Amino acid sequence: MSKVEILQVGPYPIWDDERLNARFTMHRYFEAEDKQAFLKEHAQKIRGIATRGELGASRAMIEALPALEIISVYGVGYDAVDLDAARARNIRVTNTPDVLTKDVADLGVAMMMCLSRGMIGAEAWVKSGNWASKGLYPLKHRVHGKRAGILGLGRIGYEVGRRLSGFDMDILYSDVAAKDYAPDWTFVEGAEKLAESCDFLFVTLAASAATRHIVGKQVIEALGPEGMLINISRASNIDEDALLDALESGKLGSAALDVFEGEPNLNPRFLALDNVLLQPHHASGTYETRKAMGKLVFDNLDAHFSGKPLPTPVL
Ligand code: 8YV
Repeated sequence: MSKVEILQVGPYPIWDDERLNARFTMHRYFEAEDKQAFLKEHAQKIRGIATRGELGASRAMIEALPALEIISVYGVGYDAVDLDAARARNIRVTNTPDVLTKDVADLGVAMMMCLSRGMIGAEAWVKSGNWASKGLYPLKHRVHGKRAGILGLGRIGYEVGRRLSGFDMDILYSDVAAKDYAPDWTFVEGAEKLAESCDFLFVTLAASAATRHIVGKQVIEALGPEGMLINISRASNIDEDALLDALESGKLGSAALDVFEGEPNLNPRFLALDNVLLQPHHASGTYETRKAMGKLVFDNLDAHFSGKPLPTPVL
């Protein structure tokens, strides 16, 4: 029996390639020089897409594949998949929730600590010989006893809050409504009020058209010259131009960011700043989590083409 044909939008680690290649015929879109011609050549036979959170599947891609039945996303965020185009043709969509929650929260908290205590600069201070020649490293800011705001108290936001409680921080959060699973944390209505009320603002919202630029100029300025913004969600949740303006002018103290508009090609204005910590979208990037994500990508495709219920459906 011939294998089911799948379009692979981006690269996966070798262990995922091996498992997928054993079960399916994988068409490696990301390696094709002429992507249009590649799609056209295989379009009639492709029944599934295996993609990554940040790459998704556009309307044009979905519409170019008449036999498409399922899109399996390696990532919890599926904002880059055109859900309307998928829904219109009853195409199933799956993601990889839960398995990455704690790693993403860990990186967010580590970014806060790292930037607040100036650890990157401190290492450079040691390596450059400044410690010996110039003396003590400049003082930085503590985190304990400060107020942390969490914008979006879903799975990841909740784990961020749990970790921050361990650092003796006061936890505030905002979401569409107060959450009964967070009775000890303070609910604040609206992003601007939350930003005004905290020292560190974590953005942990699932991105959608409705949350685009939810952190705009006013929210950023409400966080203020002493405030720190930490983004481990999607770049689209923040107005990046307003963020850069505020970081350059000092209206915002600092920002720790794992996600960027147009990543991996960052706005060069970021590179000139010394009040930022820039990370290459790797909050879920541990062996343990990425292996679990890859397995879920496979399991969803395998279940669909075996006529079984999908483990983690979105649509
Ligand atoms: C991944 C992600 O970095 O889960 C998500 O939504 O963006 C990340 O976990 C990405 O999908 C890996 O390619």
